[in-house]
Amino acid sequence: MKRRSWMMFCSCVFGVITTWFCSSGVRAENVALGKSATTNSNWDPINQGPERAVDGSMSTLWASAGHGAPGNPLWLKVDLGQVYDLERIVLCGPDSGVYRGFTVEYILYGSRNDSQWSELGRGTLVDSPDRDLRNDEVFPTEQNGSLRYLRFDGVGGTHWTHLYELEAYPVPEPSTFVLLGMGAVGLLGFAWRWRKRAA
Ligand SMILES: [Ca+2]
Repeated sequence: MKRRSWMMFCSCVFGVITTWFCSSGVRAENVALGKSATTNSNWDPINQGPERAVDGSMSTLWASAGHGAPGNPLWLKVDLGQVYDLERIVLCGPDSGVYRGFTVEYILYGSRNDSQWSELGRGTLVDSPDRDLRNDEVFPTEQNGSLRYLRFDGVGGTHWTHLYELEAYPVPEPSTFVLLGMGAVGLLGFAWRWRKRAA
């Protein structure tokens, strides 16, 4: 194979591999999945323990033993294991089919050290087949996004406080964008050589 063909071949392979690698890396992972979860209230620790809210399944849930209130929140806390720059947190409520329209009112807090907490957002999860009603997305502000601990406080509503899933997604690492740029350069190089050869 001629030198030019080799260069073309290598540019193509480099571009395809790095672009594939980057496209899979850009999709942020749920860093709450399988992490340590604790609570101050649990109706059924064996079947509905706090770990059920970070097991990746919408068929399982953490259920408290009552209704949360502003002065007596029933909370679920997740330790992500390290500090992450979070850009999005997803809270998943129920579609029970039995208690449709029932609600869980919540306040979501975040902390770097498990002692100083900042409010990240608040809202109401509705028992519904409508995903927009039963799921909430919270976007931490830049100064409140560097976090290790997340705490879901149930503070009201007509349901007992519970949560099917808590997901946390970090900002993609800068190195990911560097690799994406390298992949793009490789593909541009291939396109340029192919065009030059065809001319
Ligand atoms: Ca679950």
